[in-house]
Amino acid sequence: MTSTSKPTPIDIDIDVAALNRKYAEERDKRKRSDAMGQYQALEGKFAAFGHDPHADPQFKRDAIIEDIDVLIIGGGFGGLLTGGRLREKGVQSLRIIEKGADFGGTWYWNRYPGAACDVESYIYLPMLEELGYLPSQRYPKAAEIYAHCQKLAQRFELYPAAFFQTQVQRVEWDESRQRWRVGTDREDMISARYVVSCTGLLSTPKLPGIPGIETFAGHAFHTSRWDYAYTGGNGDGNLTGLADKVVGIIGTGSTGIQTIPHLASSAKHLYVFQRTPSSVDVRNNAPTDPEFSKSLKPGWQRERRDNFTTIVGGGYAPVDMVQDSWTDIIRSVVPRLVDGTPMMDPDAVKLAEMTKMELTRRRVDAIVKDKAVAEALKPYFNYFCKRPCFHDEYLDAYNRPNVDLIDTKGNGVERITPRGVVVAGQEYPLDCLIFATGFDFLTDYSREAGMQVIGTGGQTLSKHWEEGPRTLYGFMTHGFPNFFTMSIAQAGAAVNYVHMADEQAKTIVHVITECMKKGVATIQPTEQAENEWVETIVSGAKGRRAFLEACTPGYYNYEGKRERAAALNDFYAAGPMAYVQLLDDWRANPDLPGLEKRFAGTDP
Ligand code: NA7
Repeated sequence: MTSTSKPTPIDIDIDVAALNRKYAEERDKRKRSDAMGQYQALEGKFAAFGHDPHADPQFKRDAIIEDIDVLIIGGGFGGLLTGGRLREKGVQSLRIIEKGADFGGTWYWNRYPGAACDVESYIYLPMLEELGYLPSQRYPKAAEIYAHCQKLAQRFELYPAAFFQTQVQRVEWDESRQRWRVGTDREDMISARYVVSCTGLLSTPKLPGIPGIETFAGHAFHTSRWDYAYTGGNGDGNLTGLADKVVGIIGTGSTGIQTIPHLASSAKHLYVFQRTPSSVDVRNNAPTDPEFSKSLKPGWQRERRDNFTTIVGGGYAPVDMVQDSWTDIIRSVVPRLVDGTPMMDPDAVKLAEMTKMELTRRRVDAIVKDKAVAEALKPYFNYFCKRPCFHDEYLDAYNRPNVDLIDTKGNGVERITPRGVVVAGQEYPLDCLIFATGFDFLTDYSREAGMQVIGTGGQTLSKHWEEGPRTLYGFMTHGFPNFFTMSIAQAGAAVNYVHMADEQAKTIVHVITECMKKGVATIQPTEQAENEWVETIVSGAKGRRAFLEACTPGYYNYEGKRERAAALNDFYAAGPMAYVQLLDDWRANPDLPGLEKRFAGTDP
């Protein structure tokens, strides 16, 4: 044991000072001055990367002109939950516009082999009790989640309200009619009393701006637009089209980790181009135990979901109901949250975190046979700097003779040529190059959503949010009456995103239906309420910001270069369950405090 090392509860020597230095070195290797500017959108010469492989390219319909009560933009879980809850409250005049050819959102687009949810299905898939459905496995594959989206849409009769393969382009407030005028890429002209924008998180794919990327002459696609026509197979793998192909994949985040084992077993040869290794913990997936389903009592899903969000969100719960690798991280690093032991001092938390990460590195050693490859696969950063990954076949893929890890040592791919990928001066010729390079995350709202929103007095949302979002509770903005955004920015942020979406949907639907009941024509936050909430977010997030600034770059910390706009994207610091409570309390007040209402018949 070195002089600076300390024994830990599981008897691992941790040299805190040395590891701190190593974390800092790894972070510095990965820092780039262009930060977020290193990525490029799927536009112009990259527009083909955004092509929808699941939709009928010949699809045509007549443009629609209509007056409706509520327009929902987006048919993922956010739109489904909002639509479903509106239907439950008897709202019939509803339209849902969705870019894809069906409901599903994330699960419509992400159908890559191995795609599965990294949060337990029993708490992730919403409305299981209402639908009388229990998923087949703890961590079901994408296809089952996608099917669940369709079941929700059927159950709430949302299909007749849906326009698919349609993109909203412009949403403009019409002061004279106190309604939104909504235009689409299919020339629709919809007049809506309320607009709810559920365009999703991590839904706009991004490509790395690697020099020469556009010159690659082989086949290339992004994981969220998987080209099964080329690879063969399906979500379970068996990619027969790759049997004679040399394949490269860039990216080893949650997506890369899930799909690499399938590429490894199908491709003639696979090169994995890694910039930062992910932490890859145990998955332990299993079919749903019939005894578990028999044990469930009414209200079980809410209880289990709240319990998970409480623990993983930093609160205290006397029992850990889910007991998986997510809650294990928390149990290991901050045990007080589940067993009630006294608050640990920050040094003890740091030591526990380093121990947990060391165990993750030891897992690599235990699985990967080649020592140099194992070394390159070990993550050195604070556990919460990047989204943790969980997989039981990923690491073993590197034991296959047809798989090579090309570690770029934090630098990323150097160049792409017509033949392949260049790292450290060496070219790797490829037939196929797959980008598992992620999605935009809380950048410019209007750009990500692909639409221009114009509020009162002709002001655009992009202008009003130039410095970052300004909202009350993350979903309403002054100057944009009857307009709601569903997001985690300035709201509760939880590992289980659908939980937060559900709470926001409930609240948005409450506001809309209360207004309908009481004859309120327009509603929006007062300037003061908005300013106060923004201040709550900005001041509350200081601790988190300092933590993220010390992290290795990634989308969590805006690639290590947070500017004011990013700061305004912060979350409610009291935690996701405190946010849920805040919304519950707020809905209980019939005055809807913080909102200014204008009643029908009064002058604009
Ligand atoms: P992520 O988590 O953003 O991962 C993107 C990956 O792409 C990550 O490993 C990046 O390395 C890598 N990347 C990006 N640019 C480059 C270059 N230039 N060279 C090499 N590697 C590069 O996206 P995912 O799709 O995996 O996951 C998205 C979310 O879906 C996830 O968080 C879950 O919530 C579900 P980096 O780590 O930045 O060094």
